[in-house]
Amino acid sequence: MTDKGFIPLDGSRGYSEAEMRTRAGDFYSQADRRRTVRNFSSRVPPRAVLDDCLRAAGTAPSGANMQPWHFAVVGDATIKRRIRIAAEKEEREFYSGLAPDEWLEALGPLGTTAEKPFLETAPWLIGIFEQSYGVAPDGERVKHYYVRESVGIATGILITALHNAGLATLTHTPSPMGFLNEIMERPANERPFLLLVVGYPTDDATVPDIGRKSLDGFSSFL
Ligand code: IYR
Repeated sequence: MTDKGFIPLDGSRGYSEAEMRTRAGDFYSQADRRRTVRNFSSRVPPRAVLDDCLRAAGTAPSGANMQPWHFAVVGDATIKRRIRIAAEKEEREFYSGLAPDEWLEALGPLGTTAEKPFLETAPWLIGIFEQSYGVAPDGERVKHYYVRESVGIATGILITALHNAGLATLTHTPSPMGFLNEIMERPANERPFLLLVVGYPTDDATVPDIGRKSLDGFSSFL
């Protein structure tokens, strides 16, 4: 992909300082209401909402603008079931031996177990893949840069866009995730980055009573 020349910036500029403060504060309040959810309803949200959230993710900055991501959306019940079976197999190994005690202790407050019913209940599972390299139409390999960083940023935008639209997400990382390539029919140049569970929370959904670090706790100004 060769970008030709330069065009004027069409950014959203020109807010007054008061508007900036309101916008920043409003965005933070909205972001602060996001919680990782594990109780999903099977109700299917409008597909157009998902499409726009994916488009938003696709606006992420990326190394040399290579956009080294692929989002595989699964809504089919049979495929979701296959993913649940494969993921739970790995999670059972993780929870009953593979994971060091320190890790399991850290997960304690989250109440997670190897059981992942939401992988079948939730309307959509999005397999997020990082493309280690690209493949040109003639089959030549195209080098990709800062792949992990780029895909991480795109994923953050996707999670925020879905939350903004009123949907709940769960970032799920069965390890290893190689089975996702086979089930989601992705090529060898792609590696699973994470599995994002998307949908409405159930009316009686609960989340762990855990907090967030304060600004002072995670930032410094020099
Ligand atoms: N992948 C496992 C374990 C797990 C690991 C972390 I780090 C979490 O923040 C949550 C869970 C699972 O999904 O249960």
